[in-house]
Amino acid sequence: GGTVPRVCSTWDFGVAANQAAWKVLSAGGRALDAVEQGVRVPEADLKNHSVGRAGYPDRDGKVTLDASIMDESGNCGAVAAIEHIAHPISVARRVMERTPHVLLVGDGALQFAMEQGFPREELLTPESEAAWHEWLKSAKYKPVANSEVKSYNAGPGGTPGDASNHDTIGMLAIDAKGNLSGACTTSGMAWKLHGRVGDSPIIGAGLYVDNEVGGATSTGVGEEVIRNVGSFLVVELMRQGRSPEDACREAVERILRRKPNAKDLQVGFLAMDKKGNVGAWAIQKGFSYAVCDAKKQDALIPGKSTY
Ligand code: SD4
Repeated sequence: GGTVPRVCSTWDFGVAANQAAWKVLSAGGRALDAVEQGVRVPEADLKNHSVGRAGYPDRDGKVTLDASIMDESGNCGAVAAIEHIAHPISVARRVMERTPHVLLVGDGALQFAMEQGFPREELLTPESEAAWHEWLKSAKYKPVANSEVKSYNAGPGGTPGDASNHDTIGMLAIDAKGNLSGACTTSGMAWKLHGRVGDSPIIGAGLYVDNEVGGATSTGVGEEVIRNVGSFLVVELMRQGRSPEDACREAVERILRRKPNAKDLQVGFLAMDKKGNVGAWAIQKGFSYAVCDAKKQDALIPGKSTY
């Protein structure tokens, strides 16, 4: 049942991210601070090739990051295709709090980040660069988003169901006051076209929070999530009385109705309602999510799936 405070996030790396968020929540802190602190963990993690530092680059060898954040009052901020900044989630928060805008992209986002004092750094690690060179050998020079599942952000030899293949982190938290916030951050699809933006920085697609209803976030092939305004859809379904899991399942099925032959595509949704109930659903097996509250700090739950 619902427990407050509580935090949940996507994939197995969500366990460590949740623990950072839990430090904030268990001290009586705000959900917004919790989700920012939480997703900064995988952003900084050099072993992780799908978020922040050490993310796999695009087709041209450039690491470009997407992130968004949303608070309990409906305030939101995002950056898309930002380079050289390890913590795009914190830049997204600055966009929300210190500008009249919602979304900054590319060079403008980098310029803003540097004005705000964020360090400019090289995000491409030797390991990620080597993986890119490996990909270049057989590169078909087309984005992988609509391609077969094996190439789905997995890097050389990886598959989306592979537990070692981390992905976008989406995190939702409810604090002791019952306020909800969410954050989402990613390096996007590996080997994407330069300039490609996924669902993660698009409010309503990769992330949506309505403090009266609940929040939702997504992972997987962002193009499909954008087409269906996925996270907004999940929240609207919860508003109509669906449970978090049921709402996520319906949003997945909405994608599959448009793409009945999309069994090879992965999209997963994670949702939390106003009471702290958590649910998730994915197209493919292999999706997992982590939940953390006063009772359990390290729960990793296999996501249910249509296939
Ligand atoms: C995106 N949903 O950019 C995000 C992350 C991703 O494989 O691609 N993960 O589409």
